[in-house]
Amino acid sequence: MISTLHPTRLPCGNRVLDLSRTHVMGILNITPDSFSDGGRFAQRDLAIRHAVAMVEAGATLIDVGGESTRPGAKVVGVAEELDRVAPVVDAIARELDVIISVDTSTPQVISETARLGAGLINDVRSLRRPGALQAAADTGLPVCLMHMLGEPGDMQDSPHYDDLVGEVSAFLDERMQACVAAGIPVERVVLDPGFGFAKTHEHNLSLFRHMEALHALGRPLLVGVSRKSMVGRALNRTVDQRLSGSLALAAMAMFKGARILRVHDVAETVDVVRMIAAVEAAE
Ligand code: 8Y4
Repeated sequence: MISTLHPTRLPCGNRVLDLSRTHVMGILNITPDSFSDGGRFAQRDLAIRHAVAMVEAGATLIDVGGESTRPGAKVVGVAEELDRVAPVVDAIARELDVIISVDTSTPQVISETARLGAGLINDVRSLRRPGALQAAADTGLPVCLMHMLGEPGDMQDSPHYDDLVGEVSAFLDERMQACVAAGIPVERVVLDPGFGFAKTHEHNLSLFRHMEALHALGRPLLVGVSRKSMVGRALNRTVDQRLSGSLALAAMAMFKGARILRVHDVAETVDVVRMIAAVEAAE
């Protein structure tokens, strides 16, 4: 296993994430199209139950998102995003022993969810929206910066890179420096290669293969590949047939030193992580 040099404790609000091991982050989408009809309260209830199940299955973080990043998805207004995410963050913070990650780019959502007990800001736009850097800095929480060119809606399907790993690394370094300039200590930064964001299939595979290079930036890595198209394309599988491929990538990401795995299938991924850890702990 690749050992990384970065420190082993990440303070996340009222909890601490032990970065000497690999953690599973369960995905919790609160978008109207994610759940069948039944109204706002039924959806909230379902979301909270899903969070409970993921924590029982071994997730140490839950990533709560209220805005779809799928190309062509409807733009969600601030009030609507807050209305989806805030009650769920509030309930999880009160009821569960887990670090709440908030998948948002919206300054008001960053501030309000931090107040309600969020422990990590996960922004696929790397705090590039006006006011997002300041809002994140004011929370005192760690942030996950992810590589993406453009916006989820308009990110090209065939972007060009002369030096993929170098350009991803330079982007993350620039965003990390922007954080530091805004008052977010570098010790609070987590980095993410951004699989599936403005990358072709070949880019995704190549970046995954060479992700160790990002350890040179000195910060823990979060990897999100669960059920993504790089699995679907490599194996010719629909979204609901991508578990085995996703678990193969989870195991590989762990070997490559990733410390947080963002996944849909928590129980299965936790088994992968625990199995590898059991072997790695042997004489
Ligand atoms: C099937 C399953 C098809 C999932 C597409 C998807 C990441 C992320 C997303 C990531 C971080 C997604 C919010 C896209 N991906 N945050 N968020 N890293 N940090 N697509 O890779 O899961 S949403």
